[in-house]
Amino acid sequence: MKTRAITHLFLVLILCSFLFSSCEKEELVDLIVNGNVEKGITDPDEWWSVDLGDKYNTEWSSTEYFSPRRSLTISIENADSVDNAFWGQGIHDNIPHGKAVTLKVKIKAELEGTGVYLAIFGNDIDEPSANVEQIVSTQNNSPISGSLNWTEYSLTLDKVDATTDRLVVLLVYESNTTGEVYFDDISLTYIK
Ligand SMILES: [Ca+2]
Repeated sequence: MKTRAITHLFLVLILCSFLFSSCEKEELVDLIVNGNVEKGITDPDEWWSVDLGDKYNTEWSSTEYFSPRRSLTISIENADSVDNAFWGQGIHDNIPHGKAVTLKVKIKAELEGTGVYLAIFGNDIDEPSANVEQIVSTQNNSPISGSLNWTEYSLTLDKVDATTDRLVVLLVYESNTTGEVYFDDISLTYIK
């Protein structure tokens, strides 16, 4: 009888610890919309490209992709010494103040020269005229160039300021670079 009571107690303890650990489980939240860039009609939903000098090919590719059918691409044949080009997405809702946010991107590339970089901006207001309050990027400390076959790169902003009202992720093709790059399965996550 005593053995049975101990067995029951043991089972209850296991159940309690299981329930407790379930409650404690950290939830990873992704702030990016259309991160696999599959959704859209003529352009990928939520993503925009900027090519100020109209020098680059910035396209919603259906020839190369990591997840089912689409990726974001940028290419140029002759390196430009002045302008860059980039894909980006702004996050307006549920900004995780005080939390670390991590950008992850899968990259396929045949690049020569300076290459591409990832960046996260924090803006003080959710307007085009917003000041950039926070910036992190891989630009100077972790160059991304050469031949890559869907390699994952990541970048973390350690703490989103209490005053940050919008986050922007940028996938930038730098000046003084030639060749093509494809971006897919993009996420910006934080632990809830
Ligand atoms: Ca995709």
